[in-house]
Amino acid sequence: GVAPEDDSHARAWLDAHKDGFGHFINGEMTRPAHLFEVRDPARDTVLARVSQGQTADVDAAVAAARKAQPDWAKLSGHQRAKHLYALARHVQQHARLLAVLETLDSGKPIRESRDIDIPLVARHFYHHAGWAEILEDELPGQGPQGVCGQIIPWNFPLLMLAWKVAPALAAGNTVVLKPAEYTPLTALAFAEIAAECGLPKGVLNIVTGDGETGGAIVGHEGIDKLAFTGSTEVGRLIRERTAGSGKALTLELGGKSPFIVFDDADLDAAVEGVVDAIWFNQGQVCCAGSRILVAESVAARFETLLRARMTTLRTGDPMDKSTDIGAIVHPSQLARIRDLVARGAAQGATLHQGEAPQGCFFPPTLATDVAPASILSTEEIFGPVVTLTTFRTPSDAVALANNTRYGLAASLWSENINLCLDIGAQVKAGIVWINCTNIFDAGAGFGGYRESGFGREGGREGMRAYLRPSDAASGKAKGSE
Ligand code: TXE
Repeated sequence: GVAPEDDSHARAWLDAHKDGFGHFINGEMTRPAHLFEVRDPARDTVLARVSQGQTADVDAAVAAARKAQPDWAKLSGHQRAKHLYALARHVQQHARLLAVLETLDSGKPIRESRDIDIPLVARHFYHHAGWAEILEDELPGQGPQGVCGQIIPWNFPLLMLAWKVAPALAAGNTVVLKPAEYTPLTALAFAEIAAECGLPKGVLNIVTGDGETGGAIVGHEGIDKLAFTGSTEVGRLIRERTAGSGKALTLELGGKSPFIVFDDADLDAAVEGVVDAIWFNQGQVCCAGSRILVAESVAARFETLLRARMTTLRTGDPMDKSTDIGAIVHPSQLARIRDLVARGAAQGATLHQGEAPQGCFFPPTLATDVAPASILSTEEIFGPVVTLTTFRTPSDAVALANNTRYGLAASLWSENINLCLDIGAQVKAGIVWINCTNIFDAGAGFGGYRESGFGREGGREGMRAYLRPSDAASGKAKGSE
């Protein structure tokens, strides 16, 4: 039966902001201006109106961040940790509001926002509070980069904010962040949480808007470090635009990650793995296991089990607690998925699809008869669509796995740990999961090779990206004289 989550809390919050949202600059919300609509993709309704950030807004946000940075960096690690612990606790206190807002705004199932996204956000702030405490001992001779410009996508709106903001603040940087135009609401709620926690003014600034606003951040002279998560196309553009600028840069881009099932794998577990790999968040996951490579000898059995499991997946209202697959974030993404799948079918792919309601939804889809060079095997679809290809030997599996311009993640399924360790070392991927997939830990570095970008987020490597050798260790970053 239908088990809708109570959304009255989030509706009341949205109602309180019905005149529109401004930006969060220097600890305060600005007056709403140049408003655009933010929609609920599942219901096709307007949720809120949000400001399109202008150059002047980005200038004001960068100026506030510059002004706040020296004092923030001068705090002891312990004092910064106290602020990060407070942010984590307040996220937990507002978890219900944040989870419902995230689901209304992005279309992801409430079960995922409630049990995965928001708990991981809190966990990320707790973890990085710990880093602030031990930074001087663990990474001596390092200081903050200064002011960080951070541009994030719509697939994990608040979690991507946490991935970027928590390490930046722990290291003594200040931030100007732009959420994606489709999903800015939890970032705006987080701004209110930051104010409520007493985070010093200017330490965190949030400017909403589209790629034009993002471009103003990328080109701003007052930014010392840029971190971007999004499409490979925009990542390339940002790299070109910042070449020679002296700005530090990390990019987390697309993927076409292999999901390799060896002949001795626990096939039932591997089938559940596929559900996590490609039907989590409608497949709108940069590290989604979107290419199943399965040993020929077990392929028929595996495909039968997988197709049986697909019939039990429920696609529909993301606010229903029993929904497995929610709405696609935006009609433009739905159109992109449909187009790629149609082109794949025209190239000879056989499609096995579950059901989906009318509207901004796409059914779980398995594509067989896909050649390695076909569009479904090579393009990042960013939807609930997975290909299945067979291999004969482990070295064939490695060759197929590496036959991509990306290199973000890989998932290996076998009862033979030596085989997994051996193959894991040969697969070109920033993250290799063994008998699991889509596991995100604040303590482990996440990032890719090749066209998946560079730099790591999370863990020690993630901290290093927000630090630089010592001249700034005293808090005297560029431009603060
Ligand atoms: O991404 P964009 P889009 C992939 C995925 C998806 C495709 C298109 O394949 O189908 O990208 O998605 C900001 N300067 N991923 O078009 O445009 C933008 O406002 C500065 C993978 O939505 O890259 C948003 O905040 N910023 C991915 C952010 O970049 C600019 C997650 C991402 O949007 C800009 C999302 C510019 N010129 C999509 N143009 C992942 N790696 O997880 C746009 N932006």
